[in-house]
Amino acid sequence: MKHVQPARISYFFGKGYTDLKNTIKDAWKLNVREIKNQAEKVSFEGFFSIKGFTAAMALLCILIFGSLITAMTTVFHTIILSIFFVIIYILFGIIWLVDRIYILAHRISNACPNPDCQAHFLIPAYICPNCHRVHTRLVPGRYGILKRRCLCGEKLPTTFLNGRSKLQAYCPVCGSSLTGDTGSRQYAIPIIGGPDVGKTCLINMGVKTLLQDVAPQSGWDLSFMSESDKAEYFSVVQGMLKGVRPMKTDKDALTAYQLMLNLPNDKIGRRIYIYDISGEMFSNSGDIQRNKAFSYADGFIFLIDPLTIPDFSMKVSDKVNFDSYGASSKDFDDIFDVMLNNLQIMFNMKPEDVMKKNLAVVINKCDIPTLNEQIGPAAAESYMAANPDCKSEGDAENELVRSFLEENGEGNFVRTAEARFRNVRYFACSALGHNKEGVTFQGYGTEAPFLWILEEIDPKIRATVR
Ligand SMILES: Nc1nc2c(ncn2[C@@H]2O[C@H](COP(=O)(O)OP(=O)(O)OP(=O)(O)O)[C@@H](O)[C@H]2O)c(=O)[nH]1
Ligand SMILES: [Mg+2]
Ligand SMILES: [Zn+2]
Ligand SMILES: [Zn+2]
Repeated sequence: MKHVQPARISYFFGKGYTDLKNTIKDAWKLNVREIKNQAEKVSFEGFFSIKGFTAAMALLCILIFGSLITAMTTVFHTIILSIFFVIIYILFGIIWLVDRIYILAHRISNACPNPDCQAHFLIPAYICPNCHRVHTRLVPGRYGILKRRCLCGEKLPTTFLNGRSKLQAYCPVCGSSLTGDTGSRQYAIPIIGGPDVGKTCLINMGVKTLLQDVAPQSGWDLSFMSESDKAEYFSVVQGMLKGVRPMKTDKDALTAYQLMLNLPNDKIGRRIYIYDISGEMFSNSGDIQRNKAFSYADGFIFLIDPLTIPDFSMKVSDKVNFDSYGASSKDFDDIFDVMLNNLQIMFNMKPEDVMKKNLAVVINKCDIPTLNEQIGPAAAESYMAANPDCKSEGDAENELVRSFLEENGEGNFVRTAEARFRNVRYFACSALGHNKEGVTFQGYGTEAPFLWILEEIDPKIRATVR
């Protein structure tokens, strides 16, 4: 049978019917037996004897009235039980619907943290806390309405309203374990960019600022969901504090930091996955298709190494030692094209269709000479002073970076990005702050693109950010 669960089928979906069938069968059996008894008496005593005639009359009575009464009780019994079953079914339907409405209203979903799987699903597989049997479809159904009884006897809740999210959960596709509250929203943010543009630096510095500054200021409860992520993050950040750059990301590694965010104004949690993909993966277009998270991503961060902008790199070629900035070797336009083509295939879209996703375009390494004056915080302040309409430093930065790209021969990129994505915003940051080995790396602007993507998709996050 399809989706057999290690649980006992509820009375109203299984045994209830058998019981009804048996009761009816027994009543008719009794009726038939009585008729047979009387018939035997008639043939034994003879129809014309007193006893035989009485038996024949009794037979006639049973045949007419007995059968009538049995038929009536059968109908009555069936109607009463059917009404009862219908009520139970309606109740089951309502509870199933309430659970689905709760999931939809709170936009709850889950994604597999295993980078080789990245499956996206509403309800994970849950295990029985007592016997560890796997329940792949722990929803209201024939095994139970609000609760089901596992084969071991343990009662398991079947909805998010009565505690399903508290059970240990697994990915229904690959079996990887899921940590954190599975009754939460799921946000996926992949960071895209060529080799050495600074993705790993940006993610670690961005997460550091989110954890250390944004979370306490905004009343957020933000933490790593997995111990291994936490250990990886601490080792990278400790290194950066000592002026040690992070290791290059392995070509085949698809890693994700998983963070759990609880807001002060909402009981529904947010699971945030930030994907770090090696820049080399974009050199072979097919590899990108492995990133299922692209298809359900809530926004992309496209990171640019300014030294890969030909016009800009020419302007600073006599002032800058490219190697000391870990200059990327790949043209950022090519990487962007690979990303667009893959998204197009994933969403089955035409080249002119608009992607319903937000895109943060981020210029990194703003510690490179001349950049700070053009697109850094000081430039943003001057822009605001000169343009009173501009309301925030972020808006100023957005305008400055956009113009910078256009002025440096990347107008085509700007137009394509704005034509293909729902919303594009431009950012400038420095993930390391400088290029001196052994001196504490202190970035700036690294959290802004993450915050923008989260705020764009979640008004409750926007309402809390300070
Ligand atoms: N000066 C300066 N250098 C940076 C900055 N961010 C990154 N870098 C340099 O760029 C190098 C690559 O950074 P990573 O974060 O490893 O780059 P990545 O994009 O993760 O690269 P892959 O993992 O190979 O795809 C670093 O080792 C630094 O040398 C920055 O803000 N300023
Ligand atoms: Mg990396
Ligand atoms: Zn069990
Ligand atoms: Zn999985």
